[in-house]
Amino acid sequence: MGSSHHHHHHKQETELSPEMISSGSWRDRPFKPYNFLAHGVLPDSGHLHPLLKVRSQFRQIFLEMGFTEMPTDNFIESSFWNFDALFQPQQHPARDQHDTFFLRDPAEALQLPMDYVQRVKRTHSQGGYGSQGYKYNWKLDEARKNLLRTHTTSASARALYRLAQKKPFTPVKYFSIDRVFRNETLDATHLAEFHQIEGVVADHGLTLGHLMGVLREFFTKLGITQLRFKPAYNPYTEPSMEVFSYHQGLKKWVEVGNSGVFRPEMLLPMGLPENVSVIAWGLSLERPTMIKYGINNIRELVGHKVNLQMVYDS
Ligand code: FB9
Repeated sequence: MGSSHHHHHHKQETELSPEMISSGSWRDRPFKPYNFLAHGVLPDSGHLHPLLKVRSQFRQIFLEMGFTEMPTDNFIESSFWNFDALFQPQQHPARDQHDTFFLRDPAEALQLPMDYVQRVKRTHSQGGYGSQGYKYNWKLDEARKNLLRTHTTSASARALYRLAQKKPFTPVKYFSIDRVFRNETLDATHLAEFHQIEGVVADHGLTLGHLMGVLREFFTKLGITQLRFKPAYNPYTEPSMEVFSYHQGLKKWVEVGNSGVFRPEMLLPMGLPENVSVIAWGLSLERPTMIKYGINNIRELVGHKVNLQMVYDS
């Protein structure tokens, strides 16, 4: 009946402490056996910013459509690649201080492909390739001015020029998603920078119909189906279309991007064959992200005032 002597039964130990080890008292203590089936404490982890999550979604959409990402790792660009190569005239309003950030140092781009520059100069000043040009005195100094790129279309120009150097021509599908900078008045939905998304398709005989088709496929993957196209103007595309979609949530037509067919005055000086056409479109990363996460003020999404709880919760 009962044991001869009574053990001092402590409750089972759950922690082995340093003093137990040094004193050796662990020897006569009952220890609770490990429960290897217990769930661990969920480790606190990092959280991706909504912009980066949406950027990955757009990148995935382009990749599954067979597009290749263009190099965009130069925020600083020459006016030549950002404007002149796109047949955007040197007196165009977008090229002056109140829309563009020019650099003081280094103020000038020295490495320009001069044979190509000559063809661009002639196309702006005298025309060519069937175009009458802009008939102004095109200046190399103006083209050399360094700036913060105002669109990723400068990366498209570089990629298309590089493509034109490879003979024979091969069709390509390129895309870019990266930061661009505009010196414009700031407000609730506009900062001096945003992320531009751009898609480019170069092939023989592409038409506006192909552009509408690729836009339909791209936006359908975003869940945007009702598209409407509205004639628009860009200096480097003709024809151009603004793209609208009826937003069920907002119950109104929302502009979801801009698009067009790059002009021959841009493509032919690069050395692309005459029967090659290039269609392209662009949109921003911030707009869809703000709509997706229900953020109304751009400062809640990016900048020094962002509440990190928003990142955690998103
Ligand atoms: O992103 C824009 N709107 C948008 C896009 C997606 C979206 O998805 C939601 C889930 C439903 C919602 C809205 N826009 C373009 C349209 C407007 O927001 C516009 O007011 C602001 N635009 C920016 C320019 O602002 C200075 C967005 C940005 C923009 C505009 C045009 C281009 C790129 C970005 C372009 C281009 C282009 C054209 C021809 C050839 C190559 C590139």
